[in-house]
Amino acid sequence: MRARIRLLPVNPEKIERTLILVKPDGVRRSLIGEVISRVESKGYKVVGLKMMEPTREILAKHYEEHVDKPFYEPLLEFMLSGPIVAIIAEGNRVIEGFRKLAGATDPTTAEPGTIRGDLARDQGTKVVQNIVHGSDSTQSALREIEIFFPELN
Ligand code: DAT
Ligand code: MG
Repeated sequence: MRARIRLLPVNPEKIERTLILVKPDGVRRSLIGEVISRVESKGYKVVGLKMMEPTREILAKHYEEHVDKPFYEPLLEFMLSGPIVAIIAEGNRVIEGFRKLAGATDPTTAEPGTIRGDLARDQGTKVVQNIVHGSDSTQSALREIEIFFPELN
């Protein structure tokens, strides 16, 4: 009898890319590998990766939605406090998937099992330090990948 091979359906239209940043606290604490490992273990592909020290202009563009928030200036100062690692991860529903892996913004209440829940805590600073950034929508992902990887255009 001939074995029947069934391939799992793959829908190329659903493959997404997201921008992940390992923030300065993550780099300082040597958690780059831990973050990448969680992304890869979940099954997403790392298709872009670089360590960098972004300018204030780049960060202002990236965080423009927060310009009027009280934590905006501390946020920029924090993001300028050391190198970061910018990553493009790819896979079906990776935008939503990475947000789940990252956990809630506030590391105190982020679920254990998530990057923020396991690896970060309240440091008593004006801005929340939570190891990673992940794009929150298709539109943000496209916009943010262009900001951090302009050479891909
Ligand atoms: P997220 O990174 O979960 O998408 P966000 O986009 O609302 O969260 O905010 C960007 C970063 O700013 C966030 O990772 C940590 C910091 N932040 C957010 N809300 C804050 C608050 N109320 N007080 C202090 N820092 C905050
Ligand atoms: Mg955000």
